[in-house]
Amino acid sequence: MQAPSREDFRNEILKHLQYSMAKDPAHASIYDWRMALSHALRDRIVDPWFAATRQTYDQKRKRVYYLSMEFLIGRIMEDAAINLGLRDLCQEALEDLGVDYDAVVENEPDAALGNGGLGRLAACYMESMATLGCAGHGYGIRYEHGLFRQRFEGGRQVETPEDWLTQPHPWEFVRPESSYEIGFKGHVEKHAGRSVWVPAETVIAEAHDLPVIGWQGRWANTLRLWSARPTTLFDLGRFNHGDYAAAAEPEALARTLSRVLYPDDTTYQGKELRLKQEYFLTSAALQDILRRHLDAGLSITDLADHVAIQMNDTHPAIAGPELVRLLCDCYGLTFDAAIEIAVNCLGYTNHTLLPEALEKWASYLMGAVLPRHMQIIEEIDAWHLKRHPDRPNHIGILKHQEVRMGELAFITSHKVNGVSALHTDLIKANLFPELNKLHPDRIINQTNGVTPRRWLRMTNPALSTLITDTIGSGWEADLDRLFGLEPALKDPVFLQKFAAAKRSNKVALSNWVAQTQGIQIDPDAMFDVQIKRIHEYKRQFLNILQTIAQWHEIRKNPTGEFVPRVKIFGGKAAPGYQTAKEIIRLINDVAQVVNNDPYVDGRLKIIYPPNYNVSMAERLIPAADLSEQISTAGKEASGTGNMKFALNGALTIGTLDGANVEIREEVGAENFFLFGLTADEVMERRHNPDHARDAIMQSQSLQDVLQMIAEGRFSPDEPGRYHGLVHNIWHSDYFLCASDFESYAQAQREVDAAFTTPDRWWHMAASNTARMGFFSSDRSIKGYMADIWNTSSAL
Ligand code: 26W
Repeated sequence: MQAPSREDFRNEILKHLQYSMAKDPAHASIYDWRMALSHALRDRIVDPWFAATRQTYDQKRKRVYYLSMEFLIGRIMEDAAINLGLRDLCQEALEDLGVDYDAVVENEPDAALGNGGLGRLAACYMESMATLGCAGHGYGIRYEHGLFRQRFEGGRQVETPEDWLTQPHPWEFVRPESSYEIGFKGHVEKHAGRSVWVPAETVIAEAHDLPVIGWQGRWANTLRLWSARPTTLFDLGRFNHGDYAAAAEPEALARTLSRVLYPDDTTYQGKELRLKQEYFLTSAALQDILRRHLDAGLSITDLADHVAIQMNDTHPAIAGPELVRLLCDCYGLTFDAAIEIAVNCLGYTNHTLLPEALEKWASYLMGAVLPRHMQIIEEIDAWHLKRHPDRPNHIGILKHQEVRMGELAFITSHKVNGVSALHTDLIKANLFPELNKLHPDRIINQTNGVTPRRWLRMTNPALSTLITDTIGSGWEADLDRLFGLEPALKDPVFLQKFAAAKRSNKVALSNWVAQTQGIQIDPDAMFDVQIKRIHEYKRQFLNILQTIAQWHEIRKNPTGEFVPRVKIFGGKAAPGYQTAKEIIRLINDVAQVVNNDPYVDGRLKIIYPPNYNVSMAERLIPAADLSEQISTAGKEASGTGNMKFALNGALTIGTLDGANVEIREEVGAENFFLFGLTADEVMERRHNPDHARDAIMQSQSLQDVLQMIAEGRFSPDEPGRYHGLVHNIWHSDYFLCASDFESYAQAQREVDAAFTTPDRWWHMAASNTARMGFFSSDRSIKGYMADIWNTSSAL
């Protein structure tokens, strides 16, 4: 579609203000303008969306279905504007109307339907599928409340509910005609040899569609989110008897299913509601998939030729048994035919090796909530054992009265993939060694990626403009073109411009920090950023220990030369994760002391803005000089924040973990600050029961730091506040903060040295940007299309 003129577009916005919002410009709020602009943009998505849908039907294209309990989308409007090529026009048209574009963008709440990496990856993948013309559908849950909001009270995390849907959502289309019944509990009957599940409870899953527009509006896909509603709306009899609460009960019960996102990432709890949510998503998706397949006049036995279903971690892993149930119980296929189709359709992406994050459901719970599926799971396990008679029994799906969802997902998929090279090796070696022996071609790698449209073009206009001025446009959808910057790396003028772009982003961030946190930071200081969920394995604790050590150095040598640093933290802790919450409080307590210490004199500042989310990441990443990727080696499956930072010209200080390994290979070891034990060394080191004590005894600096914390230097009103954390590092230190402390401190000194040599620093930073093309999610999705989904682009 042709871009409209400035005047036409202004009129389209005005038309929506009047006829969609029924508002007069004189009385319109920023919210009204946002809705008007969103509708004007939305109108321009509908045609490509229809065209893509039609083409998929006409060509009987294979469809890819991405099932995920999380889609961490963030804001939608500006992303749509960028992909439609209308971002500048939006700004100009609003300017003509006397409205501030930035304020309108800021007015949009984040769609926070995810916890962290896994959910944000799903959002990047949806965007890349649309950009690549891969006929894809996302399936998720339309949570009324996304990830909780975080506040700090006295440095402590306090959670409040998130309520993005209290305002109308301009990007969704309700599809009441696409509704399905979802059953729970009950019993199984046999009718003429066929099993029939008779659920005791049912709810309705109702579809809400979000268009996902690709780069330059050439293709659009659908993200279909399900919300739950009761089969019977309301008990009128009870209402008439004056029992109002009971009358509304069925409605309340059903709605619980799509009420809130579980805020746990990396710890799994065997909660019935969670299992029901997982089944709710999966069953609605599969019924929809089969309905679409049959509506197109295709045969049920050909399903795997036309359908690929990707399970984002094990959360939708009930898909195997559910598909077998639908094929056998509803369409009359034999079990053997059904399981073969299921395996050919399904793929499973693993996102974590942490034992506490691997889903296992008590067999009695699975049997109670999904009685028919429990039978099928046993049948699948028996079928697998029969096919592999030498299979050791302990590697099956059922163990210790539990259903192991990883094994279930593995056995019901034709491909299982890890999300970075190292992670995939560890899946083979440690997570599924025996299954890997039985199925040597099943486990493959697809290293994660991020969409350059959002994470460079949209969030970093300064750098994007410089890139386009240097190598021309086109890199947005072909990120390897960034290699074209290579000659410019030798050009001091280019490097100066690169530094200027970074500085302008740092000035913008400094202003925001001043406004929102009331703290002045110096844009010429090094901005050192760690943003991600708070978790022991990600080692924010190591970062703050080293920060305290730095402060101690400044105090010991008050007139010394120190490279000024601003330490920036962002992230939420799972509400029940006490140690993570203590780490948050420690960071805030240390910030209080350091930021108010006159001796420090601006050489060290600690900033921890509350409620880290996608929008905050979009502010912080373009302004970062240093990216902290310091997890205990072997624990971070991939990381994707690490990619966003490096792409935006931040240097990484990191361990050989997850995708850091590949980032370092791409950008060059000389442009990466490496430290710490390797994954093998970590395992080896844990054999020494005194590893923590030994490491602490070898570091005077660490001893001093731990002593200060233990004495209550950062919690004078309650000196014993951090005795738990201090005790833990002396006596257990599972994540090896002590063992890596000195190596990390040394790497930080190397960072300082590089930062004081601007020529060197900006050459390193720009080399990162130039060599990060590999980490586009377009490359990842092409890999999935070729190696797992067996499909091609429609463009
Ligand atoms: C059931 C509880 C639960 C919920 C979410 C357990 C585990 C999860 C996710 C698997 C955690 C997650 O987000 N993993 C992250 O996935 C990213 C995308 O692949 C990776 O980049 C991160 O390294 C990984 O931690």
